[in-house]
Amino acid sequence: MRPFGILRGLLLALGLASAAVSGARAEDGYDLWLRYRPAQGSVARTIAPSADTPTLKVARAELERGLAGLTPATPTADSPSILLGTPSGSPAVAALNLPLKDLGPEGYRIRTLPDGKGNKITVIAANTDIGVLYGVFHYLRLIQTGQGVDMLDIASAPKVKRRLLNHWDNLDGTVERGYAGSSLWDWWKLPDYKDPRYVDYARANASIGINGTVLNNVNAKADSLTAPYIAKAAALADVFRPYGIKVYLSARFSAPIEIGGLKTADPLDPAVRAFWKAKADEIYQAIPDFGGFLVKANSEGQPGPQDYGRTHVDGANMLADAVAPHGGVVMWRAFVYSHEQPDDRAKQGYNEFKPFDGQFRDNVIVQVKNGAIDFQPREPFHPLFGAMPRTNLGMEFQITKEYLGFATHLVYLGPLYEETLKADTWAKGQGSTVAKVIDGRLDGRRETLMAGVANIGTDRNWSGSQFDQANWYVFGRLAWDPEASTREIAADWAKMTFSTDPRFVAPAVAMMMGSREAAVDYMTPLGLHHQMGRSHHYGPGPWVSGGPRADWTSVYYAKAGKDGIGFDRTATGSNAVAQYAPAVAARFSDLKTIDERDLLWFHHLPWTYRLKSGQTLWDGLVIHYSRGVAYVDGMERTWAGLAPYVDPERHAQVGAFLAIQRNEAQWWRDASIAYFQTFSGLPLPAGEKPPAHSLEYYEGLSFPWAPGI
Ligand code: GCV
Repeated sequence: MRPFGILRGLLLALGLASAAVSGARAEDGYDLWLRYRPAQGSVARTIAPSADTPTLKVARAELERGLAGLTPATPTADSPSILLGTPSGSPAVAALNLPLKDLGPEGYRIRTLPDGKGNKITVIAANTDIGVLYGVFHYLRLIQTGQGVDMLDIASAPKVKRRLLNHWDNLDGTVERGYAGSSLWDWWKLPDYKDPRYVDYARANASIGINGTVLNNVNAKADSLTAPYIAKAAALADVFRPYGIKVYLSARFSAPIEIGGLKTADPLDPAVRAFWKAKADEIYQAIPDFGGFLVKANSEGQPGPQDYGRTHVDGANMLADAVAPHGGVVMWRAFVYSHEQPDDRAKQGYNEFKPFDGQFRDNVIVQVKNGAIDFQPREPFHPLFGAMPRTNLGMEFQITKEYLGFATHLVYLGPLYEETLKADTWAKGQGSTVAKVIDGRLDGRRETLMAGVANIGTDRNWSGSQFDQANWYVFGRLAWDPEASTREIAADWAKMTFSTDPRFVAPAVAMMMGSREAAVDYMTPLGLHHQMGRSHHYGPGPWVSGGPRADWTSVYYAKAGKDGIGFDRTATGSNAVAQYAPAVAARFSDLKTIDERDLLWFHHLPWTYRLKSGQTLWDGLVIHYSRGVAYVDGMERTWAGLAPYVDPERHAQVGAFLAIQRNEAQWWRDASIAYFQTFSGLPLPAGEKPPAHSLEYYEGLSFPWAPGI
C-alpha cells in the first residue's frame, strides 16, 4: 500500500476518509437549501430588538441561525445592523415610513439606510409578520447566493394568493405516487407527539413562500374528517401557523354516508348540506384558520355529485357554502374523465367544466392540471386555461415524478412549469399567457391558486434525491412569481444547496436545464404520451393494451400501426384542437406551424413523414430517443467532474442515481424502438445500435413492488 493508501485506510477505519480527503463534511441533504454554510466575504451583523409575536420570533430565530452559519464572525458594536418588523408592531419601523401599501399582506421591503451613527441599518419590513419572515428568507438567500447585501432596496409581493402543496398521503403512512419514503405525517402519534421535523418542513416551505398544505390524498378517506383526525390536523396547523402555512384537507364526497350516518351524499339534500355545514363548523372550531377543502369528485372511481344526477357546480357550491362563513375555499379538481365516455380523454375535462363558467361560487377554485391528460413529460397546456374567464382557475403541477423516472432520474421540472406558464392561450389576444390566468390578471380574478403535488417524505433528503429538492424549490418560487426565470431559480438553488463556485454552478445549472428535454426524448419524444408501464407507471410500456379501461392503456394514445403513429386531434380526428382559441387551434392543426415537440399529440402521421430536419418520422423518433440517452451520459460525466465542489456523500448518491437513470434511459429507448419497429418495419438510421434485447424480453419485465402505487 502506498503511504496515501495507508492513511486512507486508517481514516476509513475511523469513518473519516471521505470528509478528510475532500475537505468537506459529509451531508445527507436534510438541510435542503437552508444549509447556511460560511459565505465568502460576508460581514457580521447585529439584529435590533423586535416584537415578540410567534412569527417574528421564528423570523428572528431564522435570521440568527442563518447569520451564525453564513457569517461566523462575532458582531461588534460597529457591525451593521438589521431591523425587523411591521409598522404596527414596531415604532422604529413605523418611524421610517417605508412604502409598504402596495405590498399586500405577504409582501416585504428590504432597504438599507444610514443609521445616523456612521453605519448602516438594513430594514426588513412588511405589513404583516409573515411578510417579515419572507423578507428574512430573501435576505438570507442573497447572502447564501453570494450577492451583496450592503445596499439593498428590494420590494417583493406574491402574485398568487394560495401557494399550496398537495400531499397525496394516506392515513396508513403510504404516499400515492410518492418516491421519498413514507408520509411525513405520523397520524398514529399525532396529536400528542409532534415530530420536530414538522418545524423543518414549515421552515423550508416558508422559505419559498408556500402558504398552505393539503395534508391528505385526493383519493380521500372520510376518516380524515372525523373528530380524532381533525384534532391531528389541528396539531399540525399549530406547528405550521407561525410560518404562515394554512392546513387544508381533501374531502371525500361520500363522507355524509360514511361518517355522517346518512343514506345519501346528494348535494341538494338538506341533511347532506347540514352535515357539511356542521362539519365545517367543527373543523373551524379546532383550526380557526383552516384553508378549506380539496375535492376529487367523479374521477377515477371517486364519489361525486354525478352519482346523484347532480353537477360539479352543485357539489362544489354546496361545500363552498359550508366553508364560506369561515372564509374558507373549495378547490374542485377538473381532472375528470371516464372510460364509459367514448370521446378522447384529452377533451373530457374541458367538456365537463367549460359549460359551467360563471356558475361556481366566488370561493370555489377549479383546480386544473397543467395538461389535459396527466402530468406527462410534455403536454400542451390544458385548454381550460383561458376558457373560463368567469371562474377562479388554479394550476395543479406535479412535483413528484410519477411519469418522469421517480426519484432516481435527474429531471429538473422548472422548464416544464415555465413552458406551461408561458404558453399563450390567446384567450384575449396575443399575450394571454397561462401565467396571467393563474395570477388572475387576465380576467381580474382575486382568488388565485397554484398547487403542486408534493414530492416529500421521510427520506433524510426529503424528496427521494438531492436534485428532486430543486423541484420543490422551483415550484414554490414560481408560485410566488409565475413569470420568474427557472434558470435563475436553478442557479439560486444550486448555490444554496451545493456551492457558489462558478465552476460548479454553471455546469450544474446547464445540466439541470436540459434534463427535462432529455427525459422527454428518451421517454416520449415528438408529442408521444402515456407510454409507461401499467399502473405503477415505472419504465416503458408502449405495448400496454387491454385491461379494464382503454384510457389506461398506451396503445390508446400512440395509435401506432403500419400506417403510422400519433393521435389525430385535428378536425379529421377527435378535434380536441377546437377547445383552444382559434389562433392556437390553427397553429396546432397545421403541420407547417405546429412545434414538432407536440407533433404526435395532435397528428397521426406516416412513418415516412418528413420532419423539419429532413429526417423521416421513424428516423427522427429513433434519433430523439438516442439523444435523450446521450444527454444522461453527458450528465454522468459532468457530475463526475463536479466532485471537488460537493461533499462526498451527496456526490456519491447523485452519481449512483445517474447510473440508474443512464440504464433506464437506455431501456426506454430500446424497448420503445423494439416495439414501434414492429409497425414501421423500417431499419434503424445509420449508426444507431439495435435494442439490447428482444421485444418479448421487455414486455416480460414485471414490477409488482414498484413504489408509489
Ligand atoms: C391521486 C393519476 C395518478 C393517480 C392520481 C390521479 C389524480 O391518475 O396515477 O395516482 O390519484 O392522477 O390526479 O387524481
